[in-house]
Amino acid sequence: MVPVTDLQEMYEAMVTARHYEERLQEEYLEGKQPAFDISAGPIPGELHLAAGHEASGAGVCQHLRDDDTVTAPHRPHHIAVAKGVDLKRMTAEIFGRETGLSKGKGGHMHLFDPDVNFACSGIIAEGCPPAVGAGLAAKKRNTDSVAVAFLGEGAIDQGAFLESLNMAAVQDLPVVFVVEDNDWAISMPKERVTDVENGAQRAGGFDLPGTRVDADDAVAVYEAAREAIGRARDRNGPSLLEVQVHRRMGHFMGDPQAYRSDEDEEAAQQRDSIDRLEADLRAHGVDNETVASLRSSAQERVEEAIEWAKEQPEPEPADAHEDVFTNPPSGVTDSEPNAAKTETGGDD
Ligand SMILES: Cc1ncc(C[n+]2csc(CCOP(=O)(O)OP(=O)(O)O)c2C)c(N)n1
Ligand SMILES: [Mg+2]
Repeated sequence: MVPVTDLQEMYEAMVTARHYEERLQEEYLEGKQPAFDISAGPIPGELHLAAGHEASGAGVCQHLRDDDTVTAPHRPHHIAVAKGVDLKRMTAEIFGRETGLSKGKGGHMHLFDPDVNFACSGIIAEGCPPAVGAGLAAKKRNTDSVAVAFLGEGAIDQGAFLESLNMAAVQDLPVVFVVEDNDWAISMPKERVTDVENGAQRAGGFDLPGTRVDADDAVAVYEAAREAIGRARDRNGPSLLEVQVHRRMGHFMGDPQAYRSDEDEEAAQQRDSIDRLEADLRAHGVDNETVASLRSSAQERVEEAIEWAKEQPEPEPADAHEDVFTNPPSGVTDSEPNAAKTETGGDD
C-alpha cells in the first residue's frame, strides 16, 4: 500500500521540478542567441536539465528525512527539489547571485545545502565516496540516518563508484546507490561502453542486492526505494537501485543532438511518468481540483523563487578568492582580479 499523501507529495515534487526546468530554459536562453554564446545571459555556463528523470528523485527522496544525506550528479534539479533544498537560494545560486547556496560561485552543478544534507558535483561518480563517508559517520554515531548517492549510468564503470560499492559492502554501511539510466552519457550510447544491460547487476560483484525499475511508473520507483532505504535504515546494509529514466532533451542546453535519432528522442518524450502518476492519483480518489491545485502551487513556488533570485545582488569581484581551497596565484591581488588570466593564459 502506498499512502495517497506520499503520492501527492511525489507529484508535487515532480511537477515542481519539471516546471522549474521549463522556466530555467527560458531564462537560460535569454541573450544567448543567435550564435549560441554559453557565457551570455542571466545563467552563464552549462545547464543540464533532467526532464524525464523526475520519478527517480521523487520516488527515492520521498523516504528520506532532512538528516539523511543525498549526493547528486551534474543533472541535479529534480533530486534537489525532492530532497527539499531551499528553492530560492538554489535559484540564486544558478543565477550566480551572492545569496545563492554557495554565494553564486558553484552554479547549477555545485549545489550544497547543509540544512537538508544535499550536495552535487559536475564530476562523474564524485558523489559516491562522500555518500559512503556519510554512511560511515551514521554508523559510527549510531544514528539511523542513511545516505543515497545518485549517479548516471555513464558512471557505473568509474573506479569511484566501484570502490564505493566495495567499501559500503565491506563496512556494511547504510548507503543506497541510485543509478539513473537514461541510455546516454553525453553522445555515448550505453551499450558501447558498458558490458551489462542492467546496471543493477554491478551489485552482484559485491554480494549486494541490486534492483532495476522503470521510472515510467513512479509508484514502482517509490516501492523499490522503500525497500532499499528501509534496509539501510534498519542497518541491514547497502544496496543498488537502477532506475530506467528517459532523457527528453539534449545532454545540456544547446546540444544539437546530431548523434541521436529523432525516433529515440521522440520515444523518450512520449514516456512521461508525470502523466502516469496523475492517473494513479485519480485512481486513488484524488479529484481534478486537488491535482490542479498541486500544479498551480508548484508553479507559484517556482515563479517566486525565480523572481526572488533575479532581484538578488551579484557577488563582489573582490570576493572571488574567498571560500576557496587554494590561495590566489602570486601577483593576483584584490585590486587586480583579472591578473590570473594573464598569468595562466585562460580561466579553465
Ligand atoms: C570524471 C569525469 N569524467 C568525464 C566528465 C565529462 N562528462 C560530463 S557529463 C558526462 C556523461 C555523464 O553521463 P551519465 O553519467 O550517464 O549522466 P547523464 O548525463 O546521462 O545524466 C561526462 C563524461 C566529467 N564531468 N567527470
Ligand atoms: Mg546517462
